Amino acid sequence: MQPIYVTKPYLPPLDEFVRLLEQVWESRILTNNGPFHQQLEGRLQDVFDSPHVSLTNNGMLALTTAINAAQLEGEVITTPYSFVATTHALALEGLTPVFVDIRPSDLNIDPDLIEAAITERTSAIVAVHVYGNPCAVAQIEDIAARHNLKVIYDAAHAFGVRYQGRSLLSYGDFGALSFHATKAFNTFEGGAVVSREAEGKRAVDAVRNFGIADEVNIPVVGTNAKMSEINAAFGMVQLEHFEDVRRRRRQIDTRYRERLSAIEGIDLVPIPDGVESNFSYFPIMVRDSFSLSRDALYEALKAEGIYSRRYFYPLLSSLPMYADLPSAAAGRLPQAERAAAQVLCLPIYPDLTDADQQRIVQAVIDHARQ
Ligand code: T4K
Repeated sequence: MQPIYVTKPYLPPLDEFVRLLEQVWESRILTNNGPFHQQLEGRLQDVFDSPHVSLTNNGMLALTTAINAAQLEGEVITTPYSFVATTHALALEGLTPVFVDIRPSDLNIDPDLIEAAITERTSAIVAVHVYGNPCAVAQIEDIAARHNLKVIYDAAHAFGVRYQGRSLLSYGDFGALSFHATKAFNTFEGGAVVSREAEGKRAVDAVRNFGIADEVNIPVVGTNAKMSEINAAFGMVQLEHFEDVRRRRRQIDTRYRERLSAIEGIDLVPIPDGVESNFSYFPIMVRDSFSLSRDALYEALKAEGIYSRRYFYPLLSSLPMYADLPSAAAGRLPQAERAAAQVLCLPIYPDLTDADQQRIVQAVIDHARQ
C-alpha cells in the first residue's frame, strides 16, 4: 500500500515555471524587489482586496515583521490552539503571550473571553484564523477599538478565503500569510503581510529589508524577510492554477462530509455561513463516544499507511517555555485542551485520488465498528 500523507504540495506543469526561470537567467535579478516580486505583489492585491501587500520569505517572518511594524510591547492576547509559530513569533519579539481559550464552534479565540484578559500592559490581539475559518472579526475589531489595541491575524491558513464578500485578509491591522509547501497556495517557502494602511506597508517593507530607507539612511531595526525572484516567479505560475486547486479541494471536502458525518463519535468542524473556504485542512474531532481514542485512531491509520496529523497538538500553553505563564495555568483553557486532545486532520490535497480518499474513509469506518 502506498503511503498517503496529510498533504502533498500542488505543483504546476514544469514548463510553465521554466519559461519564467529563463527570464530570471536573462535578467540576473535574483532578489531585492525584482520584477517577479513586484508582479506578484501586484496580483495579490486583487486576491486580498488590499493595495498594501508585502511578500516575505515565509510565514514565520511575515508574523515577526508584522509584529515589529505594529510596534507591539508588553502583553499580547493570543490563542493556545495554533501552530507553534504563532506564540514563538511573540516570544522572539520579547512579548508576553496571554492565552485566552477558544470557542468550540470554530476552534478560534473566544471573543467573549478577551476583555477579561486585557491589562494596562496589553498592546494587541494576535488571533489565528484556524483552518482558514474566520475569527469573530467584528467583535475583535470592536474590542480593539475600545481598548486601543492593534489586531494582527495569523492568516497562515487563509489564502483565498473570503468572508461576507471580502477577502479575510482585509480584516485587522495586519494579516500574516504562509505560502509554505503544505499550504493551499505555495511558493515552496514564502509568505506575505497584508497591511490595512499604506503606513503599515511602509513599516513592513522597511523591517523586511534590514530597516533600510535608502543607500545612506537606516532609520529602524530590521531583518531580512525578502522573497526571492524564484519563489515570486513560482507564485505567479501557481496563481493561475489556484481556482482549480480550490475546486478539487472542495470536492474532497464535500465527499468527506458526506461519508463521515453520520459516524458515532466523529464530529466535523463546519465551514461557517458566509465563508468561501480554501479547504486546506480536513479536521475531525474524535469524541469520547468513538470506539478508539484520537491517538489510537492516529496510530491505527498510520499502521495502514495513512499519515493523518494532530494539528494542533500539543497545546502551545503546555510547551516548556510557556507552561509557567499565569494564563497557561491548569484548567484555564478547557476548550483548547479538549480540541488538542481530539483533533485529527485527514489528508486533503488536489492530487488525492478518489480511491485513496475512499481508503481513508473506509479505514475510519472500520475502526468505528470495532
Ligand atoms: N502560523 C500558522 C497558524 C501556521 O500553521 C504556520 C505553519 C505558520 C504560522 C508558519 O508559516 P511558515 O513559516 O511555515 O511559512 C507544517 C509546516 O511546516 C508549517 O508551514 C505549517 N504551519 C504546519 C501546520 O505544518 P509539519 O512539521 O507538520 O510539516 P511536515 O514537513 O511534517 O509536512 C507534512 C506532510 O506534508 C509530510 O508528511 C509530507 C508532506 N510534504 C511536506 C513538505 C514540507 C510534502 O509532500 N512535501 C513537502 O515539501 O509543519
